[in-house]
Amino acid sequence: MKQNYNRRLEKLQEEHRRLLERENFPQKESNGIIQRYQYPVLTAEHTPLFWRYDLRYESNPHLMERFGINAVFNAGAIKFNDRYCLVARVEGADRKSFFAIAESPNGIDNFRFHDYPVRLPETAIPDTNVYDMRLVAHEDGWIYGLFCTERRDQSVGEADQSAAIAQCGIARTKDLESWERLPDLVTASPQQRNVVLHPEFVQGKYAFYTRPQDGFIDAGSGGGIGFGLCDDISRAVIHKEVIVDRKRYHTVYESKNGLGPAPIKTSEGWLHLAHGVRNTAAGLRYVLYLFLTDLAQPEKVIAKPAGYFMAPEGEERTGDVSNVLFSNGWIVEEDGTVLIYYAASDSRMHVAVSSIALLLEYVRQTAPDGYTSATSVDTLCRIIDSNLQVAAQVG
Ligand code: M1P
Repeated sequence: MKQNYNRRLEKLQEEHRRLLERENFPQKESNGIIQRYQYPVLTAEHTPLFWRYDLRYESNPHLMERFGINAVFNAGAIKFNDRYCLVARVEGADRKSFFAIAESPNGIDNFRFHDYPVRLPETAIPDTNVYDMRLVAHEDGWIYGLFCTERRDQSVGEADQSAAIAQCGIARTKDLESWERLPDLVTASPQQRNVVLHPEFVQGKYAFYTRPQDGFIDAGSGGGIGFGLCDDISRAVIHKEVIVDRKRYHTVYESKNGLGPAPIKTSEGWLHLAHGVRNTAAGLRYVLYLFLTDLAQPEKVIAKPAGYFMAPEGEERTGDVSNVLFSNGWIVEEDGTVLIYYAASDSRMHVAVSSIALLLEYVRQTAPDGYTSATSVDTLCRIIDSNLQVAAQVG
């Protein structure tokens, strides 16, 4: 018996070591804007064996899993002490999510989880589930983690055990080890998800991107990505939300949208990565899109290409919630390289690499949505005209 146990343990350890040390390579094809990498950077299998197994032979002679991990996805990202850190949403087999930090020396491979998950302090009303942390190094000196805190909707009868209320939880840290929990964000909306802190003060206040929504899934009258200011983040209340980027008929964000990571400051404006959702016969489809806002007025959109920037491809299409790309973390290097961390189908984390210059060119040079088939054909014809003129000159 002990021999079998040892053999199996060795095999598990060897496979885990190989997974963690596996080199990641750029995929062969690129669209000129981003370079996807071949392997996911974090999966459920990346979590330490000592999370999942009781490794004492005496209490677990069959080497059974004692704590199943279902998925690792929707990670916030930050470069901290020269290490690429992801605060991943780790979801157990029991459906509860929690946060855990994994770090890598290069941001592309060799991600390893810290020994323990984040011990997130609670407010007076305990969270049932927490997920999707956006990390922001704010100019006030703190690193903030804004996340969704979900609790059962107590206003419905016992018969309904699915109704939930999502709100924005706020925690802050200086070292990614110990976290201070602040009161949840208060807004007029009955539900909030995908709330992001702007990294700088705006008009001397803390600025939040929000996503007001009527229901847990449906944004309803919540018109899109919102924006609001608040004086005191230790009791964050937003009295007035304006809509920065609204959902719109027959676009990739017609059902709802939400900001991804905190925007990147560039010479031309704040660069935003967001997700857009539309309904299809196969269910909701989540894609990523980019837009640029004014440096002085980050709530004012100044450029926005039509359609999606990234959509699920190949294996990314399938998972726990299929047909979903979701990103809430990116890291900018000093040379302008941008590492975009994105989750595929609520199951695993990937990385794609680009640069500020390429992303700005994409945002500036891709035509905006004209919102009708005819305007799309006009855009296409302009490209064809120009290319055929070039071809004629060459020919
Ligand atoms: O399942 C897809 C995503 O659904 C939610 O995003 P949104 O609030 O925009 O609909 C979130 O639960 C997110 O975690 C999840 O990836």
